[in-house]
Amino acid sequence: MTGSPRDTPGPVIEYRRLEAPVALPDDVLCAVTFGARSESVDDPRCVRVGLEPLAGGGLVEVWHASGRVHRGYDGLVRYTHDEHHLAAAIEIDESRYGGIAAAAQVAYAAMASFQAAVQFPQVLRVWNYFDAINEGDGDGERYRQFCVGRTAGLGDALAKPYPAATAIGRRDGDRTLQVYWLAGRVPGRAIENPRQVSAYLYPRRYSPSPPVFSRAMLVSPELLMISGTASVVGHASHHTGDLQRQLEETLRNLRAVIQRAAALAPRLPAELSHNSRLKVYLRDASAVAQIEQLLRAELPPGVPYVVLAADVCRADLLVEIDCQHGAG
Ligand code: 3EB
Repeated sequence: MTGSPRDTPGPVIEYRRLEAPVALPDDVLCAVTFGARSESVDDPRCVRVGLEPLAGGGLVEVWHASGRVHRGYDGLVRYTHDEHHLAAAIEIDESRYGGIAAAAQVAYAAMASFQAAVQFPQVLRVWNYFDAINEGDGDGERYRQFCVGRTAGLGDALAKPYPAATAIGRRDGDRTLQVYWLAGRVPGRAIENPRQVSAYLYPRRYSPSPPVFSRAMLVSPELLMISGTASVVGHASHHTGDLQRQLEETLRNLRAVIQRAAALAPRLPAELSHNSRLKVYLRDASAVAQIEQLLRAELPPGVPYVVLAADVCRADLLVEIDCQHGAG
């Protein structure tokens, strides 16, 4: 059988310290740096996320390609690809489009039309970063307006399996919507969390358009890309105001998703391990020592992580974690 995630390799993802001036090795499909002052890399394969690293500063998330890497631009989209996967990014100024909803609509419409035209039609994993995610009241909250624009922009392209996703707020006053993603030639396998209501089935109270993402995506038999995961059980936020219990609940959710995926993909480690790469989004930067102490207590030794100062999309959540969980 060809064209199933079963026989699709990579990409391999690692956290790596790259020496300045940074020159990316030839085999890199995409490199994600963190922080406004992170080494700016003049390379279309590089994505700079403007969240300040509170721990793990200087680490770069490197997505390794298999084989030759090609690069290009198409309208709002810049992209790279190897034989199996495509990495792409859109960064647009909200003020050009009249706000976050319209900007999200433009970005996702551009993603959809680009993806329909390339040989990597399956969007597997998406990251969304923008300023002041919790600003605005009720349905006017910028996160909810982002959800409305995302759904509208995808239009007819909205189809399962939904990609795994992260949607996180910066606090830099820079009204640039940044969307970057991984796509493949063949669908991955979407994994939901038995402890949580699927986000796309959330009740109306959370957003006029439900967030369209899967809890995780099995991209290959050896790589699970887990969405931003927080202290949500069922559809409700739990442990309001309690960072320790929110972190514990978040880790229970990550483990539940990993276990479900590992039951389907025997080569995937069944536990968080040195082959997991965490991004820990922390609302209160002054809690970094506490969060690192909790991570040391809760995780096996040697799990690579970065802690980033960030706003989570529900105002009552203090921490969120996303994770690339792989074999080897
Ligand atoms: C949650 O569990 C937390 O809107 O793309 C996590 C990951 C969350 C992705 C998104 C939102 C998104 O509902 C919020």
